[in-house]
Amino acid sequence: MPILDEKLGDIYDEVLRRNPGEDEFHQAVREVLDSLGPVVAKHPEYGDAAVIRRLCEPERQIIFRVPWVDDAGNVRINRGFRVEFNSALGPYKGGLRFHPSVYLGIVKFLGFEQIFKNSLTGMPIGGGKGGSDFDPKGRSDGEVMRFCQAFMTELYRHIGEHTDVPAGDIGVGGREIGYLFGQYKRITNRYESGVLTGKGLTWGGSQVRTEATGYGTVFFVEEMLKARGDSFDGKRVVVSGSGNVAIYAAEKVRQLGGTVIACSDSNGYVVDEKGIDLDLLKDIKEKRRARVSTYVEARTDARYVEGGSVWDVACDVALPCATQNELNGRDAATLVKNGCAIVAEGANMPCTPDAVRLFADAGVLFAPGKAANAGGVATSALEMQQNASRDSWSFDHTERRLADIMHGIHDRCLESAELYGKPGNYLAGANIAGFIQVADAMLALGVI
Ligand code: NDP
Ligand code: 2IT
Repeated sequence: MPILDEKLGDIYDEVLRRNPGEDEFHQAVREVLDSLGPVVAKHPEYGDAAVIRRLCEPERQIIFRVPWVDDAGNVRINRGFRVEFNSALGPYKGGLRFHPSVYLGIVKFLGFEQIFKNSLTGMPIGGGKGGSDFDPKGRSDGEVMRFCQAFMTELYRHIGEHTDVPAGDIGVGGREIGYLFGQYKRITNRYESGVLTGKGLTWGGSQVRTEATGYGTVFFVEEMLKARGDSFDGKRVVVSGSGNVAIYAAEKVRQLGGTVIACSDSNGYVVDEKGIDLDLLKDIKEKRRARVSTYVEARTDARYVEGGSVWDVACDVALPCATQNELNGRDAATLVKNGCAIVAEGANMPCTPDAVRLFADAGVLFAPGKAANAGGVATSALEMQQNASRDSWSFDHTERRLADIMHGIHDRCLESAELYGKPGNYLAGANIAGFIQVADAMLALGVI
């Protein structure tokens, strides 16, 4: 690991000491601190006001019991979380993740990342994240509904359109947001549309929110390519995961002339040299909620590989869109060897630190998640804007707004990287640009 400057090193040591066992949170903090050396050197005022120390401590952390009854009549207990990390720029904003691996360290890493991501969008949203160790896989619709109702029965008292606005993440999509919104409405007796984003189109949702994260990632990569006089035309692309982000990243790649030849889930990956059939993939994942392995039942010339790494498939552009630390040093070495030129994180922190270092050493362009996947939360902010004005915009208008936002983030990353002596380094640029805007707001608001 690179050596941190003395003051940043002290802050990192304090984070390790105060948050034992939260490896993902440590990793997310470390990645930001690694970029901030030139910023604190130029701006001693941030140190004087302990801005970074304050940023590393969530404003509020809520942990609660979620009791519910399964279809067989058994009482089940899960743990719910909402970490309200920073509200200097606006109400806490960030998704809810339902996955068995969820614990405080994962919610804090996601909430911490969200602060800088939301800042980069240029929209008035603070950072937060939540979720539960509930596993929706294999659960009936009724079980998912009862779980969501139980989860919201505690969460409702902590959220609100001006306070904290949750949305989806892994395991939380349109179905779950519906059940959560229904229960919020029932308890509060208020049709407060702006309290959740990712809603259905007939009850306050925004066009393009479903597509936004994946589309946004690809808009970002399009700008990276353009900056080098290149385009998606004819590019071989590998996407990991086969959920919300992966599916719509693949859709936009295809629209822009590239071919997505592989995608995955936590059991294995599928390779289709003719290009992944997106209607089939949507049917498998969105309608049937089935495994990616079933893809080859309908497309017999595709192949399914159980286990293994999707990053073994040679590509020009790699889009990790599944989960944290899914692309390690070995995978990075394989991608480099196979001539991959661009890696952009559709997921949050999918590349391990050694993978990121390998990309830098090999000259592979790397876009960090807090920049490349910011289109989802940015479109959530557009949804809030529509809800506040009781308006609803067309698909085309909303998509143009999303594309403009992603182009803006791309340019801001490059400008900040240049200004702080790291030309072309999207990782440093994203961390610095995201940080400065929040830090300045925190200075303005005083010690709170
Ligand atoms: P989904 O639940 O729709 O899909 C997740 C996909 O990732 C599934 O294919 C899932 O496979 C796979 N996956 C999840 N956990 C693991 C794991 N431990 N190992 C291997 N594969 C795994 O989630 P999203 O598409 O919404 O989220 C994907 C990533 O994008 C996450 O990192 C999320 O934080 C990030 N993100 C999401 C945004 C959004 O708007 N939804 C916005 C910005 C970032 P399986 O079915 O086998 O579990
Ligand atoms: O990680 C993320 O940015 C999200 N899961 C989306 C958050 C949001 O509020 O739309």
